Amino acid sequence: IEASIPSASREVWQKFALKEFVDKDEFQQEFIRHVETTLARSMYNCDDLAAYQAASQAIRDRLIVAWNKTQQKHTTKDRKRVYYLSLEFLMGRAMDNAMLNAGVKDITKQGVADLGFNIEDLLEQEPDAALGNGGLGRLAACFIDSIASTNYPGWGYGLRYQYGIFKQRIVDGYQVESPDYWLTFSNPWEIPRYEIQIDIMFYGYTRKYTNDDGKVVHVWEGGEQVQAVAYDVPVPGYGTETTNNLRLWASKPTREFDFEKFNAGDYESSVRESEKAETISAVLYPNDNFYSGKELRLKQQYFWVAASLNDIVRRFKKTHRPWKEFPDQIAIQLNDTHPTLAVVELQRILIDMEGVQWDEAWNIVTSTFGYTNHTVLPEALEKWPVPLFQNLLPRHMEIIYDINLFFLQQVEKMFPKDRDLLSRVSIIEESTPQQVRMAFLAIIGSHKVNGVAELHSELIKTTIFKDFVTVYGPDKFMNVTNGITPRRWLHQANPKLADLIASKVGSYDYLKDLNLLKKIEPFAHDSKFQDEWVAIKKFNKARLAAHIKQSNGVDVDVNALFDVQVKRIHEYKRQQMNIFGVIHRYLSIKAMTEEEKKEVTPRVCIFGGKSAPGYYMAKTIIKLINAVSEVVNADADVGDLLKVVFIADYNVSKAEIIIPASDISQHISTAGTEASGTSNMKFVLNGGLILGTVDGANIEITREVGENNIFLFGHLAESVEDLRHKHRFSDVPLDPNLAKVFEAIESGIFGDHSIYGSLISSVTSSDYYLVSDDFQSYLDAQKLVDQDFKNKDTWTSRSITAVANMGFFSSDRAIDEYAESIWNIEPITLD
Ligand code: 9GP
Repeated sequence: IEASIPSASREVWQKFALKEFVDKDEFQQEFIRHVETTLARSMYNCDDLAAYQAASQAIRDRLIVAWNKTQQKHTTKDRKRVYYLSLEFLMGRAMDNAMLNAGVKDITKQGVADLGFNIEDLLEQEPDAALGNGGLGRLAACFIDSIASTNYPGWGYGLRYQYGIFKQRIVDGYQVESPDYWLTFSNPWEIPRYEIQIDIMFYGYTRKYTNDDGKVVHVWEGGEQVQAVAYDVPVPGYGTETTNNLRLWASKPTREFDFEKFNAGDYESSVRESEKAETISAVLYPNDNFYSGKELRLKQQYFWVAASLNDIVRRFKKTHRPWKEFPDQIAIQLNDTHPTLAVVELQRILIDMEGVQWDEAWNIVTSTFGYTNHTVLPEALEKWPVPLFQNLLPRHMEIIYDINLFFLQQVEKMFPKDRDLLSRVSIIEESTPQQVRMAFLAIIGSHKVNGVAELHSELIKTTIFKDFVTVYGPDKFMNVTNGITPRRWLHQANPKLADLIASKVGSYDYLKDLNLLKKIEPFAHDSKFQDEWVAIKKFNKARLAAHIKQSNGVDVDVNALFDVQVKRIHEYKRQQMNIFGVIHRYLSIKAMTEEEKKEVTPRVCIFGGKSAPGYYMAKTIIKLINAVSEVVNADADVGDLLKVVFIADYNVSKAEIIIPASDISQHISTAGTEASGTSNMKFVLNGGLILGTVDGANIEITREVGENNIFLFGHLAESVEDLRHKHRFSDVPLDPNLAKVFEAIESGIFGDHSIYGSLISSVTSSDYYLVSDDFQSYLDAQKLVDQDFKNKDTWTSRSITAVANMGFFSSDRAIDEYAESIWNIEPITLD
């Protein structure tokens, strides 16, 4: 229901409309008001948690004022908007980011300090909003920050999971999962929109009839209905009033419970329905780069997509434009194949509910959508069994058959004799049971398909989507290299470095135009600047060392080389190669004389990351890392020359502490497997160098920072197929150093070796991830790192030069590229 204040009364309204606090006093006034009224507490019982809640409420109010202005402006300007559909938004904490972006950090810090609080302690109270698994979800979070910061009108649409990614503990060396109920103390950063409720249907059946005008009408009578309720999260841009929206949907029952059963005394089953409805958005699926065909997951996808499209279409209809103008007003980006059902849902809305003809509708649909592919890993590609799909979404299945039919007819016309091509590009895979290939549906339903780094975008054209290049030509496929927001990943994570850079750039403008980093390059060899640079790195290492001491009870030397690999644990990311390398290092040190030991560069090898709960091999890798860490850290022969640490429960907040402290970070996926990687960008931006394979965005990082400022190793993507073939069809000898590592594991020095049997045999048999093939080259690169780290001046100048050349990797640049070449949208400023 929309109701406006009559024009005559607006003056009163405007007189008292909430203003954004502008100074410390006004902040404090808001803070105290929230303590005393919102929280119903007083100065006698205001602890850190209450202070965090009050401060965040005050800041949130400020964001809401800006949010309202932005939305009004966007509505009056009536220009094209983008909607970014992502099943994951790995936001992390909001408060620090909101203070920075809204420009109220100093006011708030001073404001709470006067009242006896330390801002750092308050920030620690906030739970991470961990509504994502890894890179894909964090990318979405960076992108919405950039869309707001660059003043584009755009919303994110996602799910409001009650449980984010599980919490990880390490017990006896093993990963143990526990649920992440992050909403215990409610969430001050969201605005529940109970008035926005959308009915969503599942199951049921379809029928068709001919209406009075002789038109065939399709009807879907759903068997189950739930309600989607909107929760809005304001997304403030940096250094701009623009505050966009992230709308997250929660599922609710349509009726509270079954009254008949309730009245009949059957209390338990009366609430069962409502519990079932709430399950839909309850929990995030904890798989990264892995598809597991669970019906509930498909339900989540449809629930979210249907609610979002209903919302988008409702907004469009208010403008009373003809349907053909829909793509002039709206761009929708599919973040991976998870939202692909949106293609079918929009077609269904247009043809079944709005009476648009098929061809016109399909034209609207394909002009509206863009699809981003984030992986070539076959195990990650979504394919839904037709029987499951048909049962859950019968009308959508019919529409998919029609989309496929028309598409295949078009292909047949272009390539009349190629039956094989038809079956290769069909949306329906002819397996038992048949499967719906979601990536194919996404390609066919979109006007642009992009990969996320140059190599990856080339690979999709020559491997998994090759046939579609044949059908559509190459222009439909493009690259937009990923980026990261420098607001969180430089200023927030590493404020001292941000300040030092600002002192040379002349301002913080580089946080908006990251190419300005170039201005620090002339200081790469300036000894004063180098000293300051090194002191900041040391400060960040000490901060991490304190964290390690607290969480792992291990003392690490801040002068040692900090070598970090933090990311989801996955065989293709090759944490196993890293830990095998650590074992090799350990064995080498053990074999050294005291004289030889003096030449060793001391290292702290830091690991972190979650394994999908059902991923046996990844869990074995975690166990091995912890087993090695226990032995090495207790070995007096080795002392500070080598320490191994596994930091439990890696998440966005921990990344903000770990990343600024690294000297070297590892991005060592088998060439051709990591689509982009984004933590590689974060590490370099924070003055760490990379040890990496020629894969994903490592390649473009090398191009930007110069090959002297990165340690590359390993086989190239173009050799991978041949190497795998050799492993399959001949006896490839195991790398001799790796053989020694395996002997050590099998000797039992790291405990029961049978635990690692399958991990070892995965390398000795097929070695799909080419660990043995790359091992010598990896050790050589590590040796070079050891040597180069000794030369502190050169190392520091390389670090500075690398940072100076990271401008390209801002997510603002990525968003500008999407806006220009896929979405066709323009910025709107508030003044
Ligand atoms: O594995 C990719 C990662 O390389 C990339 O940086 C990220 C963002 O584009 O997406 C990841 N892909 C997935 O999580 C699943 O497609």
